[in-house]
Amino acid sequence: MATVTSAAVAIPSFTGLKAGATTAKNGSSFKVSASAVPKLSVKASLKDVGVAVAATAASAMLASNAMAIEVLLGGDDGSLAFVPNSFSVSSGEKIVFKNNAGFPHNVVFDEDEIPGGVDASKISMSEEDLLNAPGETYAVTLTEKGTYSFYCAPHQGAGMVGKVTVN
Ligand SMILES: [Cu+2]
Repeated sequence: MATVTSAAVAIPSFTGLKAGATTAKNGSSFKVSASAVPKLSVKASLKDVGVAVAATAASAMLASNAMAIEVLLGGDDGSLAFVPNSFSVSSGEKIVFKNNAGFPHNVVFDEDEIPGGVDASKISMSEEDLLNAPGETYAVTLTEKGTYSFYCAPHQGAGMVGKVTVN
């Protein structure tokens, strides 16, 4: 009696377990083989893209933080201005002036408004030298700490002047 009872109890519960396990197994193994594989590859490619984007962003951040600042020559609204027209950089950080709108422009440092001992002609473009093409750049690296004023020779009268503080 005891054996029968335990057998009778064991059989349905075993069957139930087995059935449930089988269903679950089939269900999950089906999902793994049928939909998780494409999902996995999608995930992998998304992950790759994510990593690539993160790496690009990180290097761009590194580049802009440690290496260079970009100043637009001419505002997007057509204004004759340096954008930004007042900013700070670290000593040795590259400043890239980039032709944006309203060119020709140039970048001339005011010899009377730069730190003593700095030769304005060595950090300036020539007054006659102009950036004519869109995207054209002039890069300068300032190492002497202090405040420097600069202007665009063709547009100085229109207020195209700027100031940079080197820290
Ligand atoms: Cu200009």
